[in-house]
Amino acid sequence: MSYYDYDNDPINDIYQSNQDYSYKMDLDNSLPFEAKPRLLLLGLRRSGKSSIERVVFHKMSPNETLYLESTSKISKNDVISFIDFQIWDFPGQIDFFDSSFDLEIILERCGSLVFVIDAQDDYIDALNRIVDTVVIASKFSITLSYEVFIHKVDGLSDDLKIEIQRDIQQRITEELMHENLEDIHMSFYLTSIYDHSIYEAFSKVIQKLIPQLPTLENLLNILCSNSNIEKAFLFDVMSKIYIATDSSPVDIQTYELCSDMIDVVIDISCIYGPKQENEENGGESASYGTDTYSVIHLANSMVLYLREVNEHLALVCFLREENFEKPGLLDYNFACFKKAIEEVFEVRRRLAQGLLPDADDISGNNKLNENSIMANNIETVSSINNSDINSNI
Ligand SMILES: Nc1nc2c(ncn2[C@@H]2O[C@H](COP(=O)(O)OP(=O)(O)OP(=O)(O)O)[C@@H](O)[C@H]2O)c(=O)[nH]1
Ligand SMILES: [Mg+2]
Repeated sequence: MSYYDYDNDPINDIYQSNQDYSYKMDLDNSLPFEAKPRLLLLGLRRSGKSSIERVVFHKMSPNETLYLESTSKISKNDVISFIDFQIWDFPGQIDFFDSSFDLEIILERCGSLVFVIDAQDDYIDALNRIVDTVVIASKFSITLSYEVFIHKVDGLSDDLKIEIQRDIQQRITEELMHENLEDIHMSFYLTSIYDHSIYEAFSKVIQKLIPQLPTLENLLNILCSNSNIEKAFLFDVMSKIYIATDSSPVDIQTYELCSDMIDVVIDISCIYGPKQENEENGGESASYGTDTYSVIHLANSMVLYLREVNEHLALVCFLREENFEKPGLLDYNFACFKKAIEEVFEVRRRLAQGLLPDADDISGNNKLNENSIMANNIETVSSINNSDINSNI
């Protein structure tokens, strides 16, 4: 595995590595800082890049972003979760094509270019910059995904949002055709830090960087169909980004409910959870830990079910009350699901340590057959449990 030579990078002096590593959790398991996939946040000044990074990954409240200073150096932020990656927040005034930038090095390990456009401002200059950047970047990398956040849409009416998105999409597509780049696929999202849209958009961007996504979706589909779950999300708890969901369509209200449940569970367990008697957190309660589990019955006969999968991930399910009458089935299937996810992590850990597996192993798919056998009724669960007990005897 070759690593990016950070110390010898000619533009090292304009990098500003974010020293607040509050988001770091599992260092032993992580990739070296220089080797992680990158996501670049690009866009004109004041378009909202730093605000997005702060709100999603540092829990800054949206109102506080009003006091953010303009970024003067590239800020590199390390995110450690189910996948490790870096977010590079570029200053708006920086010229990406300046000869002092070694684009080959910057783009070498880059997974996504995220362009942030201020939808409340005149965006023609921003579109020109995007097209110029894509023209250059496409020469260096063919695997990059190009994402456009049409940002700050909180102040706009629904009709105007759609109109702006259509206009931006059309202008960019025409310009790319003009440059003979019609094969480049760009995804467009309407975003705001004042609602869930930024988390939803980031979820979709991050999902493209996860090679195990089909495996995770597959597991969630099996879990949903065997346990009569309407919708299931696998959330990264710290950022509330969902890294996978089952293949039924995402209804934004269900997503918001499931995402809000994470906040509720963390807030309640901060107040009432068991105290951790160590110096690190001054005896504060562990807000999210092993075996975190919560069920919320809603007034409309629906149930929200949250379970901790590991230190980074939580499963949040949305199901009908009548399908929750036998929670043992869900508990059993969750145990199978959790074991299967551990197998996916095992593959990732081996990759991080440079113990490269077979090509088939990378998705973790061929390890999961055993653990993804879930039960579809409670009788099967008890017969499996009985046979386990018999075989143990
Ligand atoms: N209404 C609204 N304002 C936002 C949103 N996101 C960011 N802002 C505001 O936009 C302003 C600029 O945000 P920054 O995050 O500093 O912008 P930037 O792109 O990092 O700017 P540079 O560092 O100068 O390149 C701040 O006052 C934010 O509060 C949003 O979703 N809606
Ligand atoms: Mg900034």
